[in-house]
Amino acid sequence: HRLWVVNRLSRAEVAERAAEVLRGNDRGLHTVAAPRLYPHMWSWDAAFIAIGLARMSASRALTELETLFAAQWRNGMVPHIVFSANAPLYEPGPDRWASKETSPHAPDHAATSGLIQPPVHALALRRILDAVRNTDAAGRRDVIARIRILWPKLLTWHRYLADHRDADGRGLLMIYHGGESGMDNSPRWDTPYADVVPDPGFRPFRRSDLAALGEQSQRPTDADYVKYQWLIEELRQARYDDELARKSLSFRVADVFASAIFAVANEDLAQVAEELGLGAVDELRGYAERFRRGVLGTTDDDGFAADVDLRTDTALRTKTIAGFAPLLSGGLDPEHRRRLVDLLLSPAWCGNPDLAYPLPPSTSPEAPEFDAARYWRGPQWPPMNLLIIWGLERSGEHDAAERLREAALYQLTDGVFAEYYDPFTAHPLGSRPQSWSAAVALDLAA
Ligand code: 2M8
Repeated sequence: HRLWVVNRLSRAEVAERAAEVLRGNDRGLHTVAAPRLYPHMWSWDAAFIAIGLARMSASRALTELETLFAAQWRNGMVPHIVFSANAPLYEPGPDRWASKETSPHAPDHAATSGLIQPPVHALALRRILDAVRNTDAAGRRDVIARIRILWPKLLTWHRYLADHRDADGRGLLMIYHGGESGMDNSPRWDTPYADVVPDPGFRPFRRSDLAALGEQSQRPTDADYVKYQWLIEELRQARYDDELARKSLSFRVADVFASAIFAVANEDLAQVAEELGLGAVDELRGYAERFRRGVLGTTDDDGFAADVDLRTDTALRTKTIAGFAPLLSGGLDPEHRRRLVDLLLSPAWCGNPDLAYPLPPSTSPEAPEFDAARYWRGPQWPPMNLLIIWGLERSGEHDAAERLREAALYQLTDGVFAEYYDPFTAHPLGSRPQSWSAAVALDLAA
């Protein structure tokens, strides 16, 4: 594989350039996920962006979460896109979702999607609280007062997830669309998507992503896109009603990676609550335990976790990065944790001899579904690197964490802040500059 050759930035330069990117993508009260391809606010992007911003200004970082949660639905759901007015075309836009017209829960004052994304927000909130310790007393008082106001909204979000996305209490979050995992076209979802068949009369709308990016080989295929659009139609027909959705949709899957994130998020939200004396600590720790168990219940002999197709009740054992969920949730016994870390560092993953950097590709290069360039089917993604690094640290695997941390920062010293990277050539792929990649750089460089 021919390596993409670039001039490298120093650690200080990469942080400075990343800060510039976030300033450039800042629209005052929110940061666009990317200026051309994603000209709105995305839920889990906003959380990663806040994690990066916390290294610059705890107050501005908190604004990011405040803006997102201002668009929270009345039932606690946090939508995966909050649309801004006067932005370039993005499809599916507000008219396709018609959330206000369709659901009594949708807010009147904001145009939003009707899907969710993984709940990284409490991780960001905790990091903002950590960051504010270093600011002056007045700044600290202001941020803490605002966290007290925001915190109940995160609690409601977590209650929504626990009650409506895990109605039978198995400790796994149900998703209604591949996009809800944030890993839209990951081979994780190939089997369940085979059963998603649009009605014969369904007329797909034009994609906006290809014009914005111009690189078809790096995006999902048209055949996939029609299914994504059709599922939105199904969800709209179910009026975004969770009870109806979980009985009727043609895609219903337990997302093990989002469930692991939720386990950590509950711990972090509990910790913020404990520190500020806000209550619900036992409830949140109870959710953390429930979802930790849910994740561990899907693991194989290597401690590698699986999603579950809830329509057929079968485990989905494709080799994707999501299998490392137990590093995040914690709770593996030492023997299985050792095996899982060995697997992560093995040639099937970070130890693959053809990799430019020893970082986890979104799909194992040994899997038949692997595609080095196409979106979530192989490339390395900076925010996923960050989550896996944190998972290793939380699991006490400090050496492995340090190796990945160095590699993850080095990858970003190309100064491009691409959405994702070709694991073999280190070529920047997808949109650029992508806000969350810059945010990850800021966090890693700190
Ligand atoms: C990607 O998803 C959007 C749809 O939500 C798209 O492809 O148009 C995913 O990578 C998702 O995880 C991410 O949040 C979003 C914005 O960066 O882009």
